[in-house]
Amino acid sequence: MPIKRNGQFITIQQHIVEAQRKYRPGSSGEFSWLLSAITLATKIIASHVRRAGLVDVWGEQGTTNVQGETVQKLDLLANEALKNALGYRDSVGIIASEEDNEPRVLQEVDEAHGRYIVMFDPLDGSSNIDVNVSVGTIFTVFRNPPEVASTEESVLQPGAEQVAAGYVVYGSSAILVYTTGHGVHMFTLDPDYGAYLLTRENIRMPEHAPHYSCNEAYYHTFPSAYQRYLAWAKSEGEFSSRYIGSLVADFHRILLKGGVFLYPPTEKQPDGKLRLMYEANPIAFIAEQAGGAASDGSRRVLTVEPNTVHDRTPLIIGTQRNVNEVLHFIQKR
Ligand code: AHM
Ligand code: MG
Repeated sequence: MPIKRNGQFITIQQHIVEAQRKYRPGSSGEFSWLLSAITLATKIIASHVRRAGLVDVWGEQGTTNVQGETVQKLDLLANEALKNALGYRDSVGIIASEEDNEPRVLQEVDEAHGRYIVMFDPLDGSSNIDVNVSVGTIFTVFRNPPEVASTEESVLQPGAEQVAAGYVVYGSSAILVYTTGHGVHMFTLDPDYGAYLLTRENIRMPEHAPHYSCNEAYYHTFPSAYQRYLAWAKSEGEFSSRYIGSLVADFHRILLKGGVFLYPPTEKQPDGKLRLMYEANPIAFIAEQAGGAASDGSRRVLTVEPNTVHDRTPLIIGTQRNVNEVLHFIQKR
């Protein structure tokens, strides 16, 4: 149920403005205006997702993206919705998307313009669209450093520099989760009001839960430490597994119920499959803000220095105890 203050629902815009007053008094409001572009785009995406099957958004576009993956029609609609909405915000200097080869400069950075970089995976888990399974949008915001030699240098920042991150999971409801480094907050889209209403504030992950989430079909190609972890978890007798195949949906479950999500290196994807900058980093920021942890197997995800905007990373993310259980096997080797 939506949370009320003084008898009123709290929309995401109100929540962001309240947080700015509290943590950054005197701020210009451009940051909340920027986030409102993202929420607007995700409402458009949610409405496309809801109507999938009624209008022509199912299926493949007939092209592949920079990572060689088949582009779905909804991937493109989602990408356009975000780019259009962000294109109208003076505060956005650079955008980068999973679907685009290169980051795009929208405007040069100065005192009044272009002070932020926004990166996103417009539609995560898109192989699940045609079968009515949850998909999501992931986004992250960095400061756009002035006086930097190249766009690449501006964009390639470690996740610890994020100023905001979030995702929307398009499931039985559309749910938005975000952090600006002051806790993790969750909003549910009320389709009648057309507004995201606060439904949980300051989410903390459970201490531990006997759940793991990974694509075990690749088990035989995982490094042996991950195999030993999985063998141990099974031998414990208590663990259950859940794997949706949409990172956002798998992570959302762990945020609320606990457990660990693993996408180890595999034979086919020796560096892991998930993208560091717009998949792993944003959810790692959220996990840490909710009391959890995220590792690439040897480092805290948020400290990894990216080499390209589309870098991939192995990912172990969940409650601190669950993540440590996996790392225990990796470190023991
Ligand atoms: P996408 O961004 O192209 O949709 O790919 C990322 C998705 C994640 O949502 C999910 O965790 C993973 O790919 C599933 O991969 P697999 O099918 O190999 O299990
Ligand atoms: Mg993705």
